[in-house]
Amino acid sequence: MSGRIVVLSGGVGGAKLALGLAHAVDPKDLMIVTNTGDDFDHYGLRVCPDTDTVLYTLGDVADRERGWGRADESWRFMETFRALGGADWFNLGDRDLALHVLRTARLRGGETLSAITADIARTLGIAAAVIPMSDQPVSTHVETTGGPIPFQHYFVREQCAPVATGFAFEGIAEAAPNPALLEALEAGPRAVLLAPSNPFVSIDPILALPGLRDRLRACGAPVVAVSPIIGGRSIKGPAAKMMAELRMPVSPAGIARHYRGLIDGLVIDEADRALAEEVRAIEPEVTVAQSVMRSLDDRIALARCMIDFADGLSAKGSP
Ligand code: FO1
Repeated sequence: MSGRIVVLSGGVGGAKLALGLAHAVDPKDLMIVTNTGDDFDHYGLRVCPDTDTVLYTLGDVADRERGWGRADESWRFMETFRALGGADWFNLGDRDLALHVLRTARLRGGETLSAITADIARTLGIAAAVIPMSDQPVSTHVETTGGPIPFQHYFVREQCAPVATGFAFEGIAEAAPNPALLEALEAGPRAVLLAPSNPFVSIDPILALPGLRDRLRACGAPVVAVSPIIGGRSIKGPAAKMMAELRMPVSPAGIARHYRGLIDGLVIDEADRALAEEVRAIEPEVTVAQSVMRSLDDRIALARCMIDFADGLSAKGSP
């Protein structure tokens, strides 16, 4: 089968799957749409974490332990910044800082985030298309029992401790889906994949873009998700905690319910094989596979599993 694979991505899980996909298909047939709801201005610098995690991962310069920022990093800026009284809850490595300074200057010069991101991808030798979900700013706020908190304050400064009651995506009504994404959907992709990212703060901001859900439904390609919840937990990040706080089942069934009406199939992990029938009652098309990605081979295997699953759904005539 030929045609474009479009993947919606946020966080570490999204970047891992993106890397597997870049090895599983011809990268020129791959479009990675990155969540920009995590983006924020920090001391005048525009920081775009979910886009940068994909750029660094596909560019093979990502730090492996932290899951964000660059490998082979130094922290001289932060040392001095802290000594001068700067707030040090959000760490900017020296190499990472170069990207934030350059991107901020180019944005101020009137360039679009898409154009800047494409240039950086090129300099990192990335052949796949890496595109931000929108060129207009969207700012995710986590609504908590103590009031709304900007995402990075929730995730980094408060270490995800506040109790989540909901989410707001400031600017979403004025944000247009990336035109390159709309073109890819219009052209009829081979598949649309939802990465094992946080459904609330990584995938939902993308799906909330005006008109995008309708375009996804109308694109003629299967939409396949993979559960980020495995054995009642999220591999990384606050997805499980958020589901529990929202009184949702912390399970693939909760994920199936969250994406019901949008997806045509759901991949769940081997650890949840016993739950497959329960999930099928919500989402009939379910595939059980290893979805924990430890090695590059794991990333490639999950990518191939999702593509094969989608191709199978296309052959069956669904959607
Ligand atoms: N996450 C942290 O937990 N602590 C940090 O100091 C931190 C700095 C940082 C700098 C650049 C960047 O692109 C990401 C950074 N992150 C940090 C991760 C970031 O908060 C998350 O990657 C996303 O926003 C959630 O996926």
